[in-house]
Amino acid sequence: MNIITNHMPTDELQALDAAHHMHPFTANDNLAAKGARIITRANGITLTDSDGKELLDAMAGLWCVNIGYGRHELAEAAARQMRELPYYNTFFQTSHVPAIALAAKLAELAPGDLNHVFYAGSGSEANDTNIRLVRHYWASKGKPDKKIIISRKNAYHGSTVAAASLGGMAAMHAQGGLPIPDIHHIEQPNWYAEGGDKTPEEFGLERARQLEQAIEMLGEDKIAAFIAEPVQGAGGVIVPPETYWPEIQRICDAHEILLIADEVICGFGRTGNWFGSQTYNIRPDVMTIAKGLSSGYAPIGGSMVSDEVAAVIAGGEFAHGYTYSGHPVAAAVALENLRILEEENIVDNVRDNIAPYLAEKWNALADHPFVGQASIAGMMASVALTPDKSARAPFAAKAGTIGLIGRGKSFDNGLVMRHVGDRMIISPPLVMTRADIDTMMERVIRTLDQTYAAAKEQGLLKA
Ligand code: PXG
Repeated sequence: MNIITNHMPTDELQALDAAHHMHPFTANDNLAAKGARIITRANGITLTDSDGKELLDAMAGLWCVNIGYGRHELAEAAARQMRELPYYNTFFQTSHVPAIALAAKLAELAPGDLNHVFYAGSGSEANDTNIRLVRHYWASKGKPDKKIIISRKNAYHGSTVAAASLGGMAAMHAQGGLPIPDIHHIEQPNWYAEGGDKTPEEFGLERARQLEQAIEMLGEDKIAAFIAEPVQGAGGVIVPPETYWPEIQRICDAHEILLIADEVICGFGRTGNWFGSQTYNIRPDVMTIAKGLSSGYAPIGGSMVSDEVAAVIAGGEFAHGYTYSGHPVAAAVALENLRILEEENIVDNVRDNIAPYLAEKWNALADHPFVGQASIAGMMASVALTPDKSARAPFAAKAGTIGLIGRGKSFDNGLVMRHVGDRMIISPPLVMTRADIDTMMERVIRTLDQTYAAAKEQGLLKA
């Protein structure tokens, strides 16, 4: 067998990659010609690619490396656990110490009475669990018709058949015959793109009330749950108007439906509290977790469940589970990650120091001639690019054309920043210092300036 190492020339690695590796969410048609960017190592907030170029990772991987790269304690925890007990399952009335210890820790950290966890390997799996769990919950209470789950357009809840159905991504639904039945989508609280002449406050209320209208239309006796991300992440870091969540909570309280908060991105400090539900004052019955749970060092996710829901499920057997539910190595890594987040006061530091510092700089981007809106929630932020600020106008060019230019410029400037359509987004590691933020913002501003100039030059500054 050939030994493939970091020391192979980039073009050889790229050729093998193109020949054998099918990538998720990648424009495959030009990948083979261009070659993938190959990341070989990382430390702190910095990635190094196969050509030795360093990049400031303002996306924390895929919104997950909350404690930053290179924390040897997590490697030690994994190695220790692999030596002691690399695998055992949690099916058929068995358990093991990492699964128990992590469950107890999560119960302590999670808000309210979300004291129980059902483990999964990822956020998608956890949302699959949630669909089965809430339907089984209602069936166990003698209400098998309460099956519909209400979600939102432009939501992201994962990529499995069920999670992609829950999500509201049109491009995903267009492939593979989605969504599955009994998922209903209402509109998103995206004031910038859809709010028209309304104030953000009016618009937030209007969009929240669509939930109540959907409940009235479909019938409360048919609806199991409403699911939403506290702040839409993959949808473009859409921070909802302040009126939105209080009204959603009121509606959920007034009707017999469960509230599922998808905290896969917002959880574990991202919004400046342990969970986005705390930042937005929501009381979910179920919470999806993944990503920051292990800071991405091991694949693990789960569903946090309230005392009441757990008690009903515990009344019998829930015919559901994954080989890797509560995987001992992943659980040990997650536990070590939570220890670091807690003992190093990373979440408090985000809330009291780093996120306010970033917010001051990020909000100032709204003055840039190319920026229609700057939004931020803790350590996730976006800017909407526009050819006409006052009208919040989209570009005449196909959505994402200018965003893609921005992404390219950003890489050239040593910065990993993503685009969603023509929004530029960041979700950096939570361990950034103020000096790191200064460096990042300098590159962000340079990228915006260059993207603006390129759009002008290519005649793309048209509404
Ligand atoms: N819920 C939310 C809110 C997510 O953001 C998932 C569920 C699914 O998690 P898994 O672990 O199955 O991927 C996610 C994942 C992007 C991007 O480019 C976002 C995600 C994943 C991959 C890419 O914005 N979010």
